[in-house]
Amino acid sequence: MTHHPLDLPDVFRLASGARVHTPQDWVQRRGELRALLLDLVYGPLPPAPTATHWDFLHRAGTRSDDARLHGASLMTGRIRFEGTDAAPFCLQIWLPQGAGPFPVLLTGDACWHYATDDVKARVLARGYALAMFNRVELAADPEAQAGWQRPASGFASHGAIAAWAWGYHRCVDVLRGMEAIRADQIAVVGHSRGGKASVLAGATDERIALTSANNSGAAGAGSFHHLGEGAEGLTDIVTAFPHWFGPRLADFAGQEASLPLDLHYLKALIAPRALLTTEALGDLWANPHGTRLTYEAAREVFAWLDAEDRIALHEREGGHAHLLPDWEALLGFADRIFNKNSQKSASSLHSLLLNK
Ligand code: GTR
Repeated sequence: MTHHPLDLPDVFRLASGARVHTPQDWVQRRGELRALLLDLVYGPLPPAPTATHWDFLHRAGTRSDDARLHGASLMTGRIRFEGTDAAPFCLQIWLPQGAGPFPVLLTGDACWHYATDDVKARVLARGYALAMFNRVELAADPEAQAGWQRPASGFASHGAIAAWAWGYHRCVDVLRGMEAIRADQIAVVGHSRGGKASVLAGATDERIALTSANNSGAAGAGSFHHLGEGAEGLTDIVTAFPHWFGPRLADFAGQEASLPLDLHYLKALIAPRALLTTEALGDLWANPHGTRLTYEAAREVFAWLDAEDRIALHEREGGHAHLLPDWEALLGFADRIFNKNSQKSASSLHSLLLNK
């Protein structure tokens, strides 16, 4: 089965029917893409707080007999807010030896075990900090079950993916204020449902210089309109995980063809900042076929913004997992983006568009 990216909804077509021609048109189209995705798929992001605070709690060295993590340190702190009743949550930051400031990989997947000591050691050895929070502190993620109801607390009125993306944003609030961290070199990453959250976070926050997701599939880097063999579709996901989404996605169950967007819209919002998705060709449920199509369609936007070298797709053999080679691919991409384009990476979408 082959599909040309042009089978996908036209990312360059404004709601008015006109085509995007100028940078100003694209600024308008970006607003439309964001509104469509939040309205129809994820539901709104929780409102930003008026202030975000980091309460430092502890700094620990690593065991001197652990050669791999030698010289690294682990900071623990709590993030709390003003202007919202959102509950505080913890952020842990592994820092490499030395003074920094360091680029940082931020993940919300502390509820999982993919950032093993091997992964941490590799990230730190490459000169990156690793920041981790536990996204399920922001929105619970119980096992899917028939008749499941959203809990009546926390971000219960928001979809979980939007709440998790909000968590990434709050970590960015505090990372940007840290002397040990390069505020202009913040990368986000997550796996699977955590990757759906990291892509949404990157798509909705220009402070994030590099967005990445691993095996994120449906509602992440995949496609709703083009499913490869064995791939998870819109009806599957919204039936099994209604709490991940806003209230409107379920209207498209069984009516997929009428959904007026696909996930290249999400990817396009990241341009001209950097985007890498890492995929597993044996992870059919995460739809590597559709992922490639939305990658190709999004690449047209990156090319139009003179940033074709800032989008990449990494495919490996094997199945669903966030493995050391996936992290290695991210580190290689980040090295290229942060070193080669250090001047460009500091520029916002708007200044880049204005210079065009
Ligand atoms: C699956 C779900 C996928 C993916 C995965 C995971 O059950 O259908 O969309 O999110 O869970 O998060 O590992």
